Amino acid sequence: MNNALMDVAAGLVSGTIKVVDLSVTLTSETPILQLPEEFGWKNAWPFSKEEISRYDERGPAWYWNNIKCGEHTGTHFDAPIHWVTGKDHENHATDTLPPSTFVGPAVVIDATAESQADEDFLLTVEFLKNWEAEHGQIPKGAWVLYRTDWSKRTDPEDFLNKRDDGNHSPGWDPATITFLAEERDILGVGTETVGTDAGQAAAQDPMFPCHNLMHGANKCGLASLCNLDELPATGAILVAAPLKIQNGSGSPCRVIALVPA
Ligand code: 23J
Ligand code: MN
Repeated sequence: MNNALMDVAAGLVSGTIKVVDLSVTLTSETPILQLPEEFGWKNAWPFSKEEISRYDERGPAWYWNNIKCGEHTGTHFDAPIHWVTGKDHENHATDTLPPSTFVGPAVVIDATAESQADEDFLLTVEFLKNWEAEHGQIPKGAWVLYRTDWSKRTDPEDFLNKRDDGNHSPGWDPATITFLAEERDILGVGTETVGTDAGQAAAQDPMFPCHNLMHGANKCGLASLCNLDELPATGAILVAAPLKIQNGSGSPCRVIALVPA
């Protein structure tokens, strides 16, 4: 008998541990990433569903839908195989990643004020070190969640924040990703924005540094998270399990956190 796990079970029943949903609802309006048109890059399908039957002549006792979407839709998981830098790792796709990758301690880096002041804010190593001075070192195997309150932008236009020169939303200084992957050996990072990189990340060096460097280091990503304001800076456990798509690059996923009440 593992007492720590039995304590979790008791905490879930008594309410001293609550389960927080960090996932957005999938609808046809759920914002999806739009890559810069000038490059001619292909974009993903938005979410859609089509009713198969609903207790009717098409199926008298059952309701069900067909669904369709890109792998990177709504709250979703990025596997290392998603990026060219991660293509040669082993067990780097949704069906082959070790399931231990899907569970880890969550640390929440709050850069809400900075992202409000500057919508192109890039999180630096210095910012992380200041966070660590207050909250302790980011543990190995952690999910590092980047809180910006961006998910509170419920209007898709505000959320994507597209202007003539492309999208504007916060992201990462490349050195921060290298630090998290190499010095802290985390499982991955999670953001509230449509993807794990900044809106202007196509113009960063390397382009899309979070994707490039995280997946290059065989780490994962989570995007379009919400409710990060309900998590403590440390002390929560995150669960994010992608669909087991054969050789999948990612998948929509229901991300939940176990949080001390
Ligand atoms: C493809 C190309 C660039 C980006 C992305 C996908 C994502 O954000 C994603 O969902 O992985 S930035
Ligand atoms: Mn993605």
